[in-house]
Amino acid sequence: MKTTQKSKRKLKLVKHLALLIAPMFFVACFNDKKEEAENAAEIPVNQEMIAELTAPPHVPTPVGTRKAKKLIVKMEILEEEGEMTDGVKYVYWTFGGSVPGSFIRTRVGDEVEFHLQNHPDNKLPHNIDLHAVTGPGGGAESSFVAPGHSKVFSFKTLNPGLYVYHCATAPVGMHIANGMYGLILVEPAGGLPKVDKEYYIMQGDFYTKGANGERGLQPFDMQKAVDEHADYVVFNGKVGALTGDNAITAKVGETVRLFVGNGGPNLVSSFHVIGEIFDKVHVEGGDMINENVQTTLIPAGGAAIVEFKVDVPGTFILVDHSIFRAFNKGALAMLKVEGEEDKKVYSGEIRDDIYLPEGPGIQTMPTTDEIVASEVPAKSFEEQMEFGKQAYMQTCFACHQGEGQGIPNAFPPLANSDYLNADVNRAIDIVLNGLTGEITVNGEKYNSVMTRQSLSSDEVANVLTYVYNSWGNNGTVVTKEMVEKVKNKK
Ligand code: HEC
Ligand SMILES: [Cu+2]
Repeated sequence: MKTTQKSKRKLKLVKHLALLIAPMFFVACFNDKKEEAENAAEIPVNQEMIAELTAPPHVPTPVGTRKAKKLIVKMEILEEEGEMTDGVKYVYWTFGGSVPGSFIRTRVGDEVEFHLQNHPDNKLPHNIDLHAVTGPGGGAESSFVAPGHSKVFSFKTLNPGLYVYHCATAPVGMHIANGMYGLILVEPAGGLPKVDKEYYIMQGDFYTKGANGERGLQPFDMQKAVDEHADYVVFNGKVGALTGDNAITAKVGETVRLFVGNGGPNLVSSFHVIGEIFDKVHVEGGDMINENVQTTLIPAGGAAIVEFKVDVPGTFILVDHSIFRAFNKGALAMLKVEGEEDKKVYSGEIRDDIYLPEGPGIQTMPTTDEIVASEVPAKSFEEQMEFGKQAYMQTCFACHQGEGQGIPNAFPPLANSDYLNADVNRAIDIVLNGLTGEITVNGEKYNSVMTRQSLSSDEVANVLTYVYNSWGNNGTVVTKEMVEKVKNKK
């Protein structure tokens, strides 16, 4: 702005000196233009465009030479069950239905209008903190959204680079641990140099109640997460997301660019491709380019762009070189390269069969229905306790925890809960219809959302009987009739 005024003043002066000074005027003009381009906040946008979003390992079309635009991003949050590894189920919380979330591709100067949509079937409120945003909370404060709602905010991309986004709703670590992270790329004006293949890979660590490989639906384990004892460390949300038939591919002679992120929540990644050397690494996703790199460090909540030309065919293994994570916890992916051998570059035998998992993995997350517990009515108090415990472990456990102890500042305790013990009809109503607003449990304030639980009257009776007869509560027995009475009052 200042420069423009200055040059206007200059313009007045030169009026009289016409020809002689004319070249100086042009120089001033040129400088003005350069100034404008360097200040990304001033880059004009005059067209609107719906952003292409892609699930990993794919990335949207490069920006190329397009001008800055108003870019509309519509991101839907989905909480859904998926498979961590063979026989192990996990309820993922996702941006766009995949872990990592949908890839967003922008250029510097874009005005991003972000629509964050929380699917009505979800249980929890969420938000988004994009590291590419200049503003409080990276957008988190403006995007906090309850199930069945959509929030809109907008931001201008000021700095080129590869950035992580993640959910920042309390307990933040839990939301990230359940898969709520992804990457947003801000390309410089004119775009990144052209390459032959581009892929999207993101590491994450997972914490499950059972040990690595223990079958069944595995809930999140808060204590292991706090202790940083990961059961799984994986690329793209599950063991084998990028191995065997799901491997990424290239042809001999092609240049491959990997957009690599690390969602954490806890572990940093020593990213390495066995049998390749990175020709170029955009260190930490920024402007600095390092060359001829073997292993690059990707911080939790950080990213890197790595590029290399593939010279010989074979299967190249991508790992976190903290190597037990690769071979024992899942942090292993494959790049399959086809083409002519080049004995000068590499003469030896190349095996591509030793790390194949049994059978092809599932690439997209299955959208299975809610778990419906048994509809058989309990015949005795013991049976009620048994069925109630099952329902508790399937439905309430993830939030209220194994011993009903809850999680400070997020989920109130059910163990020895004065709030619970004071009013059984209120407790029935909470399980049937959910609860929002401030409550006080054992002297601590909570102000969050519990969504309604889809359970039958029998199941509500059983689960509450179990809760009331555990962890020091008052021993109330809840019957199906009591539940129906509360239901019918509505
Ligand atoms: C997705 C997380 C979540 C799940 C699942 C969940 N709750 Fe809650 N629950 C909450 C939150 C959050 C609150 C507090 C809501 C508020 O602040 O208004 C709460 C409050 C309660 C309360 C009242 C406060 C207290 O501590 O006594 C009861 C009772 C309760 N839940 C029982 C259950 C039972 C039984 C189940 C399983 C059938 C269940 N909840 C499943 C999150 C959850
Ligand atoms: Cu979240």
